[in-house]
Amino acid sequence: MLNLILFGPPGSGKGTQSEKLIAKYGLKHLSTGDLLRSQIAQKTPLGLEAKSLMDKGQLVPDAVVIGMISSALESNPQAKGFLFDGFPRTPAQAEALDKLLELKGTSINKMLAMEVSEEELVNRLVKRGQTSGRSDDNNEAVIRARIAEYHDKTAVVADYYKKFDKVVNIKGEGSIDQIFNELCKEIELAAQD
Ligand code: B4P
Repeated sequence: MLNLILFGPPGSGKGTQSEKLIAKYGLKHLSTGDLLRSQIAQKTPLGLEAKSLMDKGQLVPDAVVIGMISSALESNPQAKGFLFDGFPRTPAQAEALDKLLELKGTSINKMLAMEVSEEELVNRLVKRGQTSGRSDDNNEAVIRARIAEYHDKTAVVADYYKKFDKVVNIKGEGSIDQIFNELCKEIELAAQD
């Protein structure tokens, strides 16, 4: 199995690159942001709780996202591998993911960490906010709060995987195709390990 984490701050290109990567490698895409937005669209109690936090730029509680990932893993027993996008976002989520994968007899092969400057992140998200209808994108203060939340709680997740020598940094600025090619090179190396 090939299991990858696409990592980076909000707006670094995780969702954008995920779409291209799953098409090329046939991996199952698990995006906690997409799973949460689907709960919001269905107006479930979980969705309502998540929306109030996401609209402030805050992370949703670990137990909620870990539960979602656990059921997604269970409901995809035939997957040849998973691409985790926007998950794990805290060390507790990373530890939970390791345990869930261990139960399936597998593990993370690589974390691909995309690096983008803060001003570029803000520009991209403000621009997306003009068309996406995403309430967390249409206010610059919320965008900056999401980036701060990333530095406070999420950036350390890379240290967790560095201990196991699983992190590769990728420059996340440039054309979408250029970045995609860099990611593919690293994935092909990971698949040979
Ligand atoms: P996510 O849905 O994960 O969204 P994101 O991190 O904000 O954006 P992403 O990184 O996927 O966007 P992309 O760069 O593709 O999270 C939303 C919220 O959900 C979080 O704030 C949190 O509240 C909650 N949440 C999700 N997962 C959670 C978890 N595990 N734990 C707790 N809470 C969780 O795209 C950005 C824009 O840039 C696009 O418009 C794109 O077109 C553009 N772009 C991409 N690549 C570009 C390039 N190379 N050049 C120019 N523009 C580019």
